[in-house]
Amino acid sequence: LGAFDWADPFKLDQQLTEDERMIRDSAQAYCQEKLQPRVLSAFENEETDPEIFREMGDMGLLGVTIPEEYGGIAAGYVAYGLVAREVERVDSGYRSMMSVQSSLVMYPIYAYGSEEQRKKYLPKLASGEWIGCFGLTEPDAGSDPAGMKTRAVKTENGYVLTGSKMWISNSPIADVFVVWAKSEAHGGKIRGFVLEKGMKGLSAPKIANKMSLRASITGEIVLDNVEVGEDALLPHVEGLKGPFGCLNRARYGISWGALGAAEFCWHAARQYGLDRHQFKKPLAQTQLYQKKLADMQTEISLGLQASLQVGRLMDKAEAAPEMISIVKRNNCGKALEIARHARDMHGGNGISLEFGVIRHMVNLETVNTYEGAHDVHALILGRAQTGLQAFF
Ligand code: TGC
Ligand code: FAD
Repeated sequence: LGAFDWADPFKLDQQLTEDERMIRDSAQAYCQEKLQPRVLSAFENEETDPEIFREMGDMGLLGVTIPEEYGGIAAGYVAYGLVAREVERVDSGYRSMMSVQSSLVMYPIYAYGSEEQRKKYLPKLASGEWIGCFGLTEPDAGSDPAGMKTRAVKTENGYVLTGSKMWISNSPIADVFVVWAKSEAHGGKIRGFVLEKGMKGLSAPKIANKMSLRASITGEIVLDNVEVGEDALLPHVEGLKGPFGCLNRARYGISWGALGAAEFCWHAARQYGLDRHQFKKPLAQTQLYQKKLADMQTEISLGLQASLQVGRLMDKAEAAPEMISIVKRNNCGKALEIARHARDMHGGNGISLEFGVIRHMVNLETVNTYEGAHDVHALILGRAQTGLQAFF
């Protein structure tokens, strides 16, 4: 019989390729050495350091799956998931910055863009010189993006875009805006447009006073008759499958990332329980404390195995969106529950930012909501097994 490693119960490490382990290790070193020391102040002061994009770019952490000719490192989806796990072990906001850039901005430009768009945008997004954002959600269209009001009207030379987007990660500091709008010239179908900072009528005010994801800046996108050329249109996709194709990738990455945050909380609770004595013994020597640690270990290791399998299938182009709904929903929900328990297991100290667990807990509230809320993924899975849609 083999040995048991409490921190890696199913020998995930053994199931990775040498390249994947190398990418994971260099991401881990960057995250622990460069991101971990600044997260407390970033979260406390609600400040996003744009320099982080350039650092991540230097480390090859942006556009992990994008081919090298466009600035990516052409690694697979398992490698991308491992990077998300390491970044989110530090903070969900940092992972958000990374996954929006990679899956929601670089991916659609790569998959749906013209060769000119790929060449113009991807290398600068991969290096972090340019920051990207993805505008799908609107004030009155969140879980139901088909209800969007943003419109693109055809002109002689291009389009005029009007509307507003809400809750957009990175938007106040973005150089590149991937925006989804209904285009009258395309029968009212949803089309993607690539906009640039400084265009007349385009603004992106910050949403302040968030109690979650405070290290990641969030804003609106206001489109007040923004005139763009024909070259702003993403030519190779139309309909909701455009934004959903990006969301599949980002949701999959989040399934790994959320477990990175959960692992931080689990390890912190374990160590706290070993160090802290009450009733003349370590907290970790009580049955209730150990039951909680066992639940954390079980959920995290099962979730990681599931994400690994979905990643392997993504690398073979065999993953279905419903598989991604299972891992996004399960891993985010479980991570949130684990963070709440870890907060409780730290007692009064658990509410202090110094210990990290409450920051992860409030961050995971967002992670459980964005990219398809927990219950919305339940409805996707309910529809897939009954054939009955229960959205409306
Ligand atoms: P429905 O009828 O289901 O589908 C419409 C069309 O889209 C296609 N489709 C997909 N294609 C690829 N992948 C998927 N996952 C797809 N899901 C649907 C579908 O085949 C169909 O195509 P066609 O050609 O037949 O037209 O559409 P619906 O309107 O009934 O959708 C319902 C629902 C609930 C599934 C969907 O709207 C949904 O998932 N809502 C959640 C919205 C969401 O996830 N928003 C995320 C915004 S971005 C974000 O949160 C970024 S945070 C990032 C960060 O900071 O990390
Ligand atoms: P709603 O859709 O109003 O949902 C509210 C509640 O109702 C949820 O619990 C939901 O599960 C439930 N619900 C909704 N419909 C149903 C139904 N049919 N049946 C049962 N229950 C239902 N969006 C972007 O486009 N780009 C971004 O970069 C981005 N970044 C974000 C960053 C942050 C910090 C946050 C908080 C959000 C971000 N979002 C982004 C938006 C995010 O995707 C939406 O918040 C999310 O899709 C939910 O939409 P909503 O907030 O309008 O909630």
